[in-house]
Amino acid sequence: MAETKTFVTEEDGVVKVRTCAWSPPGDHPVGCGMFIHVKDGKIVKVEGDPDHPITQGRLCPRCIALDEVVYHKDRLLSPMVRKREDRGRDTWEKISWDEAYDILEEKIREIQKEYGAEAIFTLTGTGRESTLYAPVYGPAIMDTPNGASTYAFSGEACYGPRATISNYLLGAGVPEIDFAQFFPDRYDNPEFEVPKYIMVWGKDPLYSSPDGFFGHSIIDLMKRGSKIITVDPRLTWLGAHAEYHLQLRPGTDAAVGLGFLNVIIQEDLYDQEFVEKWCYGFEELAEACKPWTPERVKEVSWVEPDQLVGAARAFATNAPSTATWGVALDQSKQSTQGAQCFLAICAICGYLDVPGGVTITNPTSFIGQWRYDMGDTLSEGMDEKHIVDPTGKYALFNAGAAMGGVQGDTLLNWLEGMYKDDPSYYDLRMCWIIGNNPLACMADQPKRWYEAMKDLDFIVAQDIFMTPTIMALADLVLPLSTFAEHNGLVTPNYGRNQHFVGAMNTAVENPNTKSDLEILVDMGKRMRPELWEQFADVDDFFDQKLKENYGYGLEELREKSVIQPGYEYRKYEKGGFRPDGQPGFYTPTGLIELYSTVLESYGEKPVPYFEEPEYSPVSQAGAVADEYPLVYTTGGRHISMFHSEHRQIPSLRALHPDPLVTINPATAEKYGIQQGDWVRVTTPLGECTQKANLTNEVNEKTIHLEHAWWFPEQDGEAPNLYGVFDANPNNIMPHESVSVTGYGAPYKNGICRIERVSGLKGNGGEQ
Ligand SMILES: Nc1nc2c(c(=O)[nH]1)N[C@H]1C(S)=C(S)[C@@H](COP(=O)(O)OP(=O)(O)OC[C@H]3O[C@@H](n4cnc5c(=O)[nH]c(N)nc54)[C@H](O)[C@@H]3O)O[C@H]1N2
Ligand SMILES: Nc1nc2c(c(=O)[nH]1)N[C@H]1C(S)=C(S)[C@@H](COP(=O)(O)OP(=O)(O)OC[C@H]3O[C@@H](n4cnc5c(=O)[nH]c(N)nc54)[C@H](O)[C@@H]3O)O[C@H]1N2
Ligand code: SF4
Ligand SMILES: [Mo]
Repeated sequence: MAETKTFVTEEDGVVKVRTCAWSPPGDHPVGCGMFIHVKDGKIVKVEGDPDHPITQGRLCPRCIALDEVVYHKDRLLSPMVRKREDRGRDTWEKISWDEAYDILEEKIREIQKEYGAEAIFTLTGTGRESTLYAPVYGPAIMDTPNGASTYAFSGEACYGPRATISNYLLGAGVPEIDFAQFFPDRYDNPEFEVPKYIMVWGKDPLYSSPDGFFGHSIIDLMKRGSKIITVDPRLTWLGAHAEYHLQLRPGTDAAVGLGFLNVIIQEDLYDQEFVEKWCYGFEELAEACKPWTPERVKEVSWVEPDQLVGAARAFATNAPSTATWGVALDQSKQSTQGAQCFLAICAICGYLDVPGGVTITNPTSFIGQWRYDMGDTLSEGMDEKHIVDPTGKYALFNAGAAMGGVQGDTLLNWLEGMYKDDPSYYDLRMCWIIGNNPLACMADQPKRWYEAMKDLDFIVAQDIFMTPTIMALADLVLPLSTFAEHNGLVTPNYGRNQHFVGAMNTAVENPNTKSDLEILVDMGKRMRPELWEQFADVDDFFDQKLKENYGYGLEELREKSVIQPGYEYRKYEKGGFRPDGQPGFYTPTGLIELYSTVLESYGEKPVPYFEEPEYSPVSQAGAVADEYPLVYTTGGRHISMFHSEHRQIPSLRALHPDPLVTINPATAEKYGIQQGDWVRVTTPLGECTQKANLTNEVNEKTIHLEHAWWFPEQDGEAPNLYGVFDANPNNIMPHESVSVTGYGAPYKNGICRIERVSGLKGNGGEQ
């Protein structure tokens, strides 16, 4: 019925389908608007949608290369199976979907019967479309308590820490810059104000557009007068355009945060009325900050006092200003303390929930709601079998704070048999991988994860390409459709700060592939029809849930493409945050908790403090620090790749052919390293090799490594596995160097040494 739909138009034999992007191929729920041009059933061009209220026509190279992904020769286009003893060998056999579903159903039932459903766990990845639905696979298909949002991720080092601290300190979803994103008329909306300063802390949004924030919005605001403060060990593009650049030693965010707060408090620059009325524990916070003079901050973090003091004064005295925090705040053992400082700065300056400040909302995710609508889908007694550390560690994480799941470090310990003698222990037997490539990307100490997962009886995964993890470990693989090939929804910030719902519309058919949600509904009907028969198909599922939660259906959304909910400022004055409708915040004290009663009740200090990372020049002072004289950070995003994806896409790989280690030219000279040399980076825990990129972006004491590299052009079979362990910086970082809450791990800080080598192992280079 193309001609009856406004989102499908045709001109000169080319059909243009209006849609909002998500995944696969991978991305966060940004939902950028685009027109997919289709000729004779094939994508011929992708073009930005100028009428999309947020993205207004702009697209990154990854979306522009969509046709190269969809029609790539290595796309998985059929379910495939291989013998368990053939793991690591390319002996895949193509089978039909029915056969694949039969195998999967049989395996799940066999394991449920023989060992109990708890012997099955799922692994999921970052915010792909699957992330919305993956939490349901475990409990509502397989009746296992080890299946809701479990990551092979030390310290759940992405989003979980920030979401959790937002829950506990603010009683709200995740904060974001006010870029007029809730209003259809955007920057022209009379209620909106342009922020005077934007503080960008541990985030590089122009390249990452994370979670629902569109990076170019910062450029929009800069054009309208906003000035920039960056807190980053690298001089990013934004840093180079900033008034203040706080170039910190990786992993010292809490020290910088305490110093920043101290300037604001000592100089009385905070919003006293807001603090008195709406904040709890200001005196204790002030006391904790007092020792953090600019000189002490410099000693610990290397940040220049004039930059710290200047930035704190500028931020606090220019209302409204705003701030955004990135994954760097999750990727240190001190994620909680860094995040506490960040939220306290926004709060005491009076910038939360005001025009041009920081937006916060109640979580509104319909899918989240839907999980509760379904009721508790686990059978009786199953909850108690949820894997937790038997020594009682990570109680806050295990309370299911924001994300749920099995704590990642606990899971590896469990798989490795560390808790074998505890009465709560049982063997895990099966894993379902949904949107995750842990050996390349998420897992700390990936070789340990590889060895630990090898013992499982059965592993199934769904993806659009073969990955090192699937080649190494899976027995069954299900081919996914891309977002150009299925209907779906985009919900920014996974519902925690949702400024629109966007429609994802099928542009081309690929009948032998399925979306995550199709697989979920199909398998749900097979395994637990009592929960799933209520949905005729995927479209019916979306339609029912949209109507229940937002009052409009799928067709209306598809016609409009994007629906924004509007925004009410200062909801705390009007009861907008609390279920009882009273003014204030949904926290134990009803106020913003600068002193966190929740952290205190879980054995963490209630106010922020600084502690050295486990591997730092200070904590390892002496022989170890002498042997590893440099500090590293990792994982700054680049625009042509999303984590471990896109390495096989010709135009994108051409933009970024090799894994690059960024080194200051003076440091490189000291070690006899030249631009383009291969460099081995070694820590007390392991090594990896990347190509030298010499620039002043980093100071002489710091290097930056890229993450998630594997080489689809190399031998995929074990032991090489597409070279997944060669350039991988996760080899060099510790396992279980996390906080008492169970959140935060040092993916972005450690100490190392560097040396020139002649090449990468898998390329035949001698090391
Ligand atoms: N193109 C692309 N986009 C992506 C992704 C991708 O792989 N590719 N990944 C997605 C995912 S899952 C996420 S979580 C987001 C992340 O998006 P961002 O939060 O923007 O994360 P990064 O790009 O890692 O940038 C973090 C910044 O922190 C800096 N940094 C490093 N160490 C420290 C430190 O110790 N303290 C501070 N303050 N800063 C530090 C880095 O130099 C970098 O500039 O991006 C998402 N978007
Ligand atoms: N050293 C270091 N390591 C890091 C980071 C860092 O900064 N430094 N960042 C970390 C962060 S923040 C994160 S979130 C993790 C990310 O880690 P992961 O989420 O594991 O990312 P990928 O390795 O890209 O794996 C995702 C897989 O899912 C597939 N996929 C894409 N879209 C979909 C979809 O819609 N459905 C399904 N089922 N599959 C899909 C992709 O093809 C890919 O194979 O990496 C972490 N690893
Ligand atoms: S952020 Fe870039 S790659 Fe991601 S959906 Fe938007 S345009 Fe596409
Ligand atoms: Mo992430």
